[in-house]
Amino acid sequence: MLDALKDELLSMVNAAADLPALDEVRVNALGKKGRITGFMKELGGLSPEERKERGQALNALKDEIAAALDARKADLASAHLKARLEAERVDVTLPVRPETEGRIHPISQTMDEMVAIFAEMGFAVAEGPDIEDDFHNFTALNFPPGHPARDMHDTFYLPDAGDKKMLLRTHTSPVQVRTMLNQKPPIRIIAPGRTYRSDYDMTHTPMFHQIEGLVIDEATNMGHLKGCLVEFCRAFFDVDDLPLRFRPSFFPFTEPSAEVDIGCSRKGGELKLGNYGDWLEILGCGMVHPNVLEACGIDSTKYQGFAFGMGVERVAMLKYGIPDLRTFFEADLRWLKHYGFVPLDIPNIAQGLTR
Ligand code: 2NM
Repeated sequence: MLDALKDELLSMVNAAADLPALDEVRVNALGKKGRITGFMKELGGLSPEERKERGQALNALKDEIAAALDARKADLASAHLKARLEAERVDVTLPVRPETEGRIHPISQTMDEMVAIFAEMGFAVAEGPDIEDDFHNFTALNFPPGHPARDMHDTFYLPDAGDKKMLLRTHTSPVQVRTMLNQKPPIRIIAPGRTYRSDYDMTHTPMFHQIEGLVIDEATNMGHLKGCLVEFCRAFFDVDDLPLRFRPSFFPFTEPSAEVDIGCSRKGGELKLGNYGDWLEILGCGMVHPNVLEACGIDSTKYQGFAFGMGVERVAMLKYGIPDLRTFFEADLRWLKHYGFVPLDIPNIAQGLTR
């Protein structure tokens, strides 16, 4: 008799088409008023020998049905998941839909373009924290103790918390410091990212973006620096004969230091880039100061290198004719629609940076 019940229950388990149906079968077999439970309740009326034999048989049946229920439940759950995955399938290799409304911010676009050019030259991208300490942001970069850049009026210091004075990095140079401390030369990196200075007027915002570069090897010299920056500026501004002028300057972290101007014309209130006799400052550079190399664990008698830095907003305004710096940070959708880039225009050297 129990064999017939077993066959019946097992076929019900296997016929259950979904989880609710299977649960009904479970209640019907093992629930408080279930068929097996019903037989269990009758055990009390049997003789001790009969009760032992019948009890063992019922327990075995109960275990077998419970195992069948579990197995069926797992099957149904995995079939359900499989059907869902099939129905909700997304092809991540499909290109972005051309009708997409979203736009890439000109800062992101400009940084991507710069990274594409330097990547082609063999530079790797390095990153570091926005919150820095005094050593990585100033001391290792040869800023003397009383330097004005360290002043509270120029640098955002975080509220005191413990032993180390923390600040928002004022340039991306601490990324170069960290790279030199953690890697052995030859080094060839660029560090794009956010920087912060306590300054707010027509031409300054408290947060802005920089891209800085660093090359270190045994015989790296100013000729390499010049070739690298000429190549970069001509590719970035897409002017083959763009003239560059290197003017002596001063930075604590480089010696000698220079500022770089590119050729332009300002006739009729319009700015044109090219060989027109006028000049426009666009970046700073120099040979890394031996004090910086030594502070970063690099033997300055064996290695030397060059570094450079430029403001992303400034060159983005120049290249794309954006007249007002503050509009970069206003999150105005009409502005973004006008100056933004469609996600399909991914900067790369082969296709030209912007079409
Ligand atoms: C600039 C101009 C000149 C510079 C120097 C370094 C380091 F870490 F290697 F010392 N990083 N960046 C540098 C040099 C930055 O920005 C106008």
